[in-house]
Amino acid sequence: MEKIILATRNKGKIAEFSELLSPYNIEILTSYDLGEPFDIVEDDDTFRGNARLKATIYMEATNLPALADDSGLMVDILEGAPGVNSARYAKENATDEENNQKLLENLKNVPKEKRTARFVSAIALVFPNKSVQIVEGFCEGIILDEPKGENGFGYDPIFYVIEAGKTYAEMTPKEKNIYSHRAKAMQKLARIMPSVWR
Ligand code: ITT
Repeated sequence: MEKIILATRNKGKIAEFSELLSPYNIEILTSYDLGEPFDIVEDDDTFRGNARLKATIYMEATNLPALADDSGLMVDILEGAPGVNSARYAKENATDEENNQKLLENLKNVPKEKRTARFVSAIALVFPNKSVQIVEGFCEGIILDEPKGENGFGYDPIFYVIEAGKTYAEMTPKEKNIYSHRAKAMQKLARIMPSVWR
């Protein structure tokens, strides 16, 4: 069975990838199987660049194919912020709640029709022979003016998916894995990697 290492410390992402990869014959290791976490400085200004950086570091540490996701929320009226800084929008090591509060404050009094946003996920799969695949997935939505729903992580309670008529946090994990930016990126990866994802 193929083994891969998931290059993330984010438990929400690990849960989603476990489900997204479940149809495939792949054994998944995560950073929590490796002992000490790496201190990775995600200093690229693109999602693709940061995903590649994370996957490459994990591949080199394990000599296994490594899969990384770099993702974030781009709000139109904030010119794409929080973007690649989504994890640290309120401050370094911010909680999800602090990031959500900061975003809601920055959108105070902005009417619904101007609260359009999209989630972006760049997934990089880097192999020990240095071959690299990078794909992106998107999900369009609106930032609500208060949280709704209990599931998921990050900005899920304030991100309303137009196509689904509910927030990410109101979706079951299975539903989120139909609509989400991460699921869309994984579908693309699955299409271009038939020999691995079987
Ligand atoms: P790793 O780098 O270890 O994967 P991270 O949380 O730092 O974990 P990112 O650098 O990609 O990951 O930051 C993405 C942030 O964007 C994440 O912390 C959330 O705040 C937000 N985000 C990404 N995907 C999300 C999702 O599906 N739902 C809600 N928020 C999400």
